[in-house]
Amino acid sequence: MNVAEAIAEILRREGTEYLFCFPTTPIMDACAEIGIRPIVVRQERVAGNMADGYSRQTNGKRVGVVSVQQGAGAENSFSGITQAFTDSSAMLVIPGNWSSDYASLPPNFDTVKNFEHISKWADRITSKDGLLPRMRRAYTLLRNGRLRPVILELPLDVASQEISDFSYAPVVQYCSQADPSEVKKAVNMLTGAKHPLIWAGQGCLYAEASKELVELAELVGARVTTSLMGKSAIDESGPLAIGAASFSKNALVVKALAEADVIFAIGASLARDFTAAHIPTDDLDGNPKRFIHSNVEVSDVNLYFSSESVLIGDAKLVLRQMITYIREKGIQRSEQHVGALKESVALQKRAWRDSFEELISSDDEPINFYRVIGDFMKTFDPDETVVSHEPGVTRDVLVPHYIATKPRSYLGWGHSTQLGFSLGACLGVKLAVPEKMVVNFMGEAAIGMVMGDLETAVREKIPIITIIYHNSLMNNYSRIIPKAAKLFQNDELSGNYAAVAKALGAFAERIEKPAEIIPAFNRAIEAVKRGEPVLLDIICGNQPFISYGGEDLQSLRDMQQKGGYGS
Ligand SMILES: Cc1ncc(C[n+]2csc(CCOP(=O)(O)OP(=O)(O)O)c2C)c(N)n1
Ligand SMILES: [Mg+2]
Repeated sequence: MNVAEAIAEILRREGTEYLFCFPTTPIMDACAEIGIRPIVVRQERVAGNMADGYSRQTNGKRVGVVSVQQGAGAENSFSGITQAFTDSSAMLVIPGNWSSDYASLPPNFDTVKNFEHISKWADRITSKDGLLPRMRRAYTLLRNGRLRPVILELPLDVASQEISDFSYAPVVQYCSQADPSEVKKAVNMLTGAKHPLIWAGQGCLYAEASKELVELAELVGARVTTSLMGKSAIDESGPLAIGAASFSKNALVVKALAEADVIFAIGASLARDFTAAHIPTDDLDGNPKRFIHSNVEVSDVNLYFSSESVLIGDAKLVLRQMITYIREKGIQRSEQHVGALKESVALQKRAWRDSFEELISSDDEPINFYRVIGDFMKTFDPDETVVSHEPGVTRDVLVPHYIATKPRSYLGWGHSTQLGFSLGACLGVKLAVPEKMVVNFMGEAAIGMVMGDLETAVREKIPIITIIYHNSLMNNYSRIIPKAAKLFQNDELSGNYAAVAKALGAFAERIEKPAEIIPAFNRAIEAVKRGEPVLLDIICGNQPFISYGGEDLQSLRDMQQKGGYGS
């Protein structure tokens, strides 16, 4: 057995089903030989996106593996790895190299040095004797703490070295609980709060803590919002779930963030970037908001917000500790209190949704994107579907309006918001959950970045549905780059995406009338059942009505008239 074969065997023991790759890679043959299916992409970035989607969908239980060649392949893979790094998704990346002697010498691209800042750990396997400790360390890091990529470069001369004493046991996940005195503090803060709010992040999905999240919310009488990446950690149709707190958001989230005197962030970084909802500093009485922060690692705590109680541990175990403490002390809120809160949430949800009804049922031509989402929710079963978005209108409308019901039924992403991510990510998702309908919504700029990989979906028979929000524009960029847009039309994009998709072998349709949307969705579902990837190119208008501040449609219209958002 040589080093490449030993790695393939370790990957197999760690549960690897697929190798997301582009040749030449040092482990492709060894993987193929033992039944790990190599999936060849058309651009290495997409290999990373596929591994990322696959890892996230399995909550990091099955880690996506990527392999590419040195230089060109590694350089092309950079953005796929950075997206996984910023969004905290695990993947093992095994780039090759011609020779261990020259790997770090110019003019060669030094993958290890260059990838150091976009990984949890980047290293080179320098000899057969260094393999096993590195693989054990790689999987220990990939399964524990904050999940992020690990890079292990494998030079070809090392790949062919013979190993005589091979032994490897898969690495497990080790979960820990929080300091009990912090649990007590956190519970007292929540049960004593006037308007407690739970902010659930992706850590709740990784820890599979959705049940505990609901249980704690019921006990302390808290509304629950999620971060963009935490969307679907709680059933958004549930009575205390108010929707995701992203850049775009609904009125319930804005109200809850304004009212909250105590915010409990669980499995969340509380990172402040432009995709995160703004959290006002004070509560309605003018007192500074108080924070409780729970994360699997200490690195984000006390960063953007200073926290009075810090619970380091696995989200599920920490929530269970809190639930147990509350029950033991009998300090839960009364049923009456929680019932009244649920009633007010239900009323607000209805009012906000009703205010958008006109757009959701719009017969406008070009098609209104809200109509697309409305018809989508009428046609697809949310329990059996996984949905994802792209930067732009697809994200900003889907996040507040699409109601995710099951954990990981929505792939919310985007600390670094790379246009094009959702195609590869959803291909990875589909491989992880082949029984689900997997649908990604993309604008023209997004599909343009990765169009070639529709062919990957066709060739590898990975039937996802890609829906293009085709407004021939980068929505609202006439405001962001007004001079370039006016003088050179730099905000305009063109293309016949259905024609390209058909030419690449996908089932594709162009839709121009609102009445055609649902029949096209049904034909798409049938095509997926036949194993065909689908692209629906839906010709839409520009979308001025995006709820960045949580407003209802009327206030968005007023704002538009005054020259505020959109036009
Ligand atoms: C790789 C990358 N470059 C730039 C951006 C910034 N950006 C976000 S949305 C957007 C325009 C997207 O246009 P389109 O895909 O047509 O979607 P629409 O705005 O029409 O919804 C741009 C340039 C980005 N998110 N990712
Ligand atoms: Mg567009």
